[in-house]
Amino acid sequence: MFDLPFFSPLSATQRKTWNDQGYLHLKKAISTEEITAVRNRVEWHWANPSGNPHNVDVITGDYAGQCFTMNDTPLTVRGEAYKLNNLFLRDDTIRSVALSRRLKRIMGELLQSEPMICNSLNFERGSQQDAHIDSWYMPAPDDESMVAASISLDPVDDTNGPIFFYPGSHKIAPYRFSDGRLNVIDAEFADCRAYVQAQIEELQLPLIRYQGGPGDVFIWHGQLIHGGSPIRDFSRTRSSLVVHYWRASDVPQQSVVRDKAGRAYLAHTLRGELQPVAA
Ligand SMILES: O=C(O)CCC(=O)C(=O)O
Repeated sequence: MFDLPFFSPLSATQRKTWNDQGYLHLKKAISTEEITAVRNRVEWHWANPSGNPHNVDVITGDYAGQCFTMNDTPLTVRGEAYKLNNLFLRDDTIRSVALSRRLKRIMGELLQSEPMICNSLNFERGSQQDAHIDSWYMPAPDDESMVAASISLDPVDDTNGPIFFYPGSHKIAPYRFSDGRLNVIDAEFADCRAYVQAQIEELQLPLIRYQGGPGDVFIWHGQLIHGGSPIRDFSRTRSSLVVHYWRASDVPQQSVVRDKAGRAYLAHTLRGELQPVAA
């Protein structure tokens, strides 16, 4: 049973920013200990690749565009931009940071229901990903009830590939593919992109590059257009934990797990690469 907090964890200004602009920037929302704990988990996975089934998507370098299991990931990938997928399913530390008391209250307020982790990504560098909308890839069961967070472990500025975003773009009417849904149909993607670009121009939405410190959390609406800026100084890391949240009440209850601390998460991963856990 999840009770929405009686007192909002957000100020009136934060609620207005969220409603009008589709994002929030929480300063120092996680502690130095939590930053270290997440870093240690990533170190552990690199140090223990044997039989490790987590997927690593390589973004730059000789293996760019390839996906490996941790077990098979060439060691040089660590010096590139990459995404380590879905540690949340088996890792209590990742969940304890992604759904800390404060973040759980805030995600609960934004979703107006109990938040559930449906995906997590660990990065050591910026993704440099094109402008996109998360519901193209992992639409919530009811289409729109998704929020995402990038929990910064490093300082973020213009040179280490910050997230960029278009404030207010979450209000653009979603593009529906020919099956009526929000997930990408490849053959129709060019039309979708043209629609989104035309909307940005018509509404004259500015492009903002995020800047923040370690421990800051950038939260965005599942329909906000965003992406990763080019990395201008590749010697700098931009380690982060990105988490996508759905509402626990939106999925069949046999697919929701709650850990001992009552944190809800999907019992399987959306790409199905890990053995599901018992709900
Ligand atoms: O951290 C980044 O560079 C982008 C992350 C992102 O866009 C996402 O996970 O949807």
